[in-house]
Amino acid sequence: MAGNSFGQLFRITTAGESHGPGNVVIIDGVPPGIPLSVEDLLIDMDRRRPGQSRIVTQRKESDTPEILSGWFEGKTTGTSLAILVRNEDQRSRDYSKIKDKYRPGHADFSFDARYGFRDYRGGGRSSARETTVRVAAGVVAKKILESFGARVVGYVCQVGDVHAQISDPAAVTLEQVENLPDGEPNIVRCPDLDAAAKMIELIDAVRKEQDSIGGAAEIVASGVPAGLGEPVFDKIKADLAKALFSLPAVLGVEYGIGFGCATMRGSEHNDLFVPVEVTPENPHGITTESNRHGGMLGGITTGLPIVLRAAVKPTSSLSKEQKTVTRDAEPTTISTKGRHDPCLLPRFIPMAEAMVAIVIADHWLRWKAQCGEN
Ligand code: EPS
Repeated sequence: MAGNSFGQLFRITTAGESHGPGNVVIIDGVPPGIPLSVEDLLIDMDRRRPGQSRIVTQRKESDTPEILSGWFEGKTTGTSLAILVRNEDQRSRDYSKIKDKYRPGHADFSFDARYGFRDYRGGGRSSARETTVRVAAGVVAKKILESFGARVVGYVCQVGDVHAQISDPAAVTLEQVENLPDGEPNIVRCPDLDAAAKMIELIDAVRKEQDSIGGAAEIVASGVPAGLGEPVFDKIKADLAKALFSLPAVLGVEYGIGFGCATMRGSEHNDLFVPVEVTPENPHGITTESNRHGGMLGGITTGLPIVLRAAVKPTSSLSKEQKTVTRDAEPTTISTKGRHDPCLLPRFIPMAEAMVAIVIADHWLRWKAQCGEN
């Protein structure tokens, strides 16, 4: 009822706010015996952490996870796995002055309409800060994926009007997303380096203008076997869409050819089946010549890479003054202090990868539970 849980067999439940004591996730359904360390969690949590570069929020959080239960001698026990991340650098005075004003683009007004009472500090429960622990859960999900040879890699494919040219999404590596050829960090997480430089220039420019900019991310899951998903309400594409739309600031999700299908004829759109060599990865010996279907047909995976895109809105919090109203509907103006990302995309990547991995882990466990090894 309260919408704090997601998934069926691999099920996460989160609690926490941006300026409260911290955020916590309870993960149920984790298979026992999976090796897990705080260092493993930090690999992705450090990619999401605020303060990681000059083009993200300068709030300073160490985001050190504490594993509270479901873990013994460096392995998961199979009981509920709880992970806590404390908030360390809240600056709530930034928000006390604007507590009665509705920030444009934020959830303040709709949240008040829903609950009538709101933690106004930062984004409260609607904050991207809550995604700290989702990313931790995503690390556990990625370990389940690794056990059957699947991986999830995301990257920034658009910032404003700068588009990346990526010829083969499934060939992009984590290394290309995270690092430049000279080993320096790829702070915008775009593997097309010419586009990456232009994206950084644009983000710097909007930041100087006290503004923000939107963009899009592409997330690719490869090595996922054919057969995951359900044919009706729990189509894997439906669960992936819910997973991505549950992240803050997502305004659109598409997969494969996406909205491009609207102008196509069936004969252009259909991906044609062809035989291939039978391998452990492709036991059916069947593939398609192209992947406009984005790795899912009828809500069930085909064994082709799952390719998804999410459009992410420009950060709503602006220090630039904007028109708004108070709780009593009095016209006023607002300028949001706090420390905000001029573009959400670089830190969105690990969040989106985590949610995609969580959905695939859940559907893999569901498939195995019903069909066993057949
Ligand atoms: C957030 C506001 C900013 C962001 C924060 C989410 O923080 P504050 O204004 O409290 O300094 O930096 O994001 C994070 C700290 C994070 O870890 O993602 C908000 O209003 O939701």
